Amino acid sequence: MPDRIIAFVMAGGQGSRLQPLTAARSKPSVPFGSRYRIVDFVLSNLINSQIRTIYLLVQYKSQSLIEHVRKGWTISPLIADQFVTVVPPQMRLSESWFQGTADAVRQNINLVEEHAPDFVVVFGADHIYRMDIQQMIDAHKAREADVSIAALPVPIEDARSFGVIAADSHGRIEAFQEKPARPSPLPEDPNSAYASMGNYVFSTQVLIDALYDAQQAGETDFGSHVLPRLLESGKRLFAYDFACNVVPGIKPYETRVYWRDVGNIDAYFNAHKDVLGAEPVFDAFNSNWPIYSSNYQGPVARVLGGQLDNTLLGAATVVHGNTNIKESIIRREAVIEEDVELDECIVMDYVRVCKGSRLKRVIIDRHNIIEPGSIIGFDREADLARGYTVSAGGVTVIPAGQPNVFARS
Ligand code: ADQ
Ligand code: ADP
Repeated sequence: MPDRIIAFVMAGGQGSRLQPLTAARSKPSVPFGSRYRIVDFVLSNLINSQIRTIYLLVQYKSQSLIEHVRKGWTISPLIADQFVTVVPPQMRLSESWFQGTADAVRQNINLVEEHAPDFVVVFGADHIYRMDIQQMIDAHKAREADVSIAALPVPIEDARSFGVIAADSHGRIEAFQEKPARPSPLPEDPNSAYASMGNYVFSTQVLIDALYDAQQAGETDFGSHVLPRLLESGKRLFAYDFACNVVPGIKPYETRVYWRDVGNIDAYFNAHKDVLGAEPVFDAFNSNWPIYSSNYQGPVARVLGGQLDNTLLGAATVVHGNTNIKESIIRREAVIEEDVELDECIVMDYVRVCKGSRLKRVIIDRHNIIEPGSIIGFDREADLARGYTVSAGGVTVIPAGQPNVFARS
């Protein structure tokens, strides 16, 4: 008999460092790349790993995510236990909505009891990566672990925003600190720390007991509370080394161990560089490990002229003549009018960039019209004065307009 596995995908985070892209939607539903949303990566990893009983726990500003799941994530109308379903806070066990990641799972522990799985997979929804989660479950079983935590080295200067692990040579975790002020380096590399990816495999009874204990202690978060407490009580916690994970179909030119936290505007913008080029560091095309998304049914893009270098175009987008577009990602149903120059821009769906505009290092969120002759991304103060956001790295972000502001005729 194959293992019975259910997954909770934690999709309720506020994403405050990604403002204004998260003004009206949660971080997992922020668009990414030519046609995806951030949540598509974890969901594709689960589906491709044959884990198909998936509960998406949502909270803040969830309508956009709900719509995306409705449009794209029907796995099977025929097979009852294969689904992605959205679980909002329902105040089943208390008067409050989810107080943290562990509390979100605890409030839905009835779903674990109903399915009685062998293992419960709890994954974040905020990262760009490919991972065969079945390999992590195999390692969990081989080590007779209670909990496995996916982990990889990160630069020590970034480690304060992660859970930091100390493990022995067999991967057994000896210490875990959530977002430590002074992260301990890896013994073999003082410039790196071993970071939790926020992705966990639990043996079912361990999870049920731990969440009961957390509730008794008034604790709500996996990283801050549940994992340190399990460790203290002598449970078998193991780091699953992401470097061991081998996904089929990875091209020779790709970074084999690719994982990006796109939690702020600069990280988000820079990760888009990784999907560009003749030999992208992260190639969206892999027929052995597809990244799925919503089933948009429009026609392909139309290019009427102009110069396009190293650029991705979404469906039903139109690029007019005499344009000059470099290193940009233009999503679906956009119109780039004549005499427009775009350099390192991310243009989301339903955007019209009118004649004569010049934009450099600009992210235009959905539903916008860029007025004729606009110059954006060249003068920080001018961009701020217009109400745009400018990141520390100098990326200008134009917030989403009202839906239907731009109806293409
Ligand atoms: P963070 O990402 O900072 O650290 P958190 O903000 O709790 O932790 O988010 C984890 C995931 O849960 C995200 O996908 C988020 O969207 C979701 N989430 C947050 N609050 C939620 C709620 N109330 N209901 C439902 N979903 C919620 C975590 C770990 C670290 C690890 C990093 C890796 O705690 O140890 O290093 O992830 O990025
Ligand atoms: P987005 O792509 O911006 O996430 P969608 O077009 O997928 O948004 O919208 C999905 C849902 O999200 C909408 O039906 C609406 O309920 C909600 N939504 C999106 N933008 C806004 C907004 N600016 N104000 C309020 N709700 C919004």
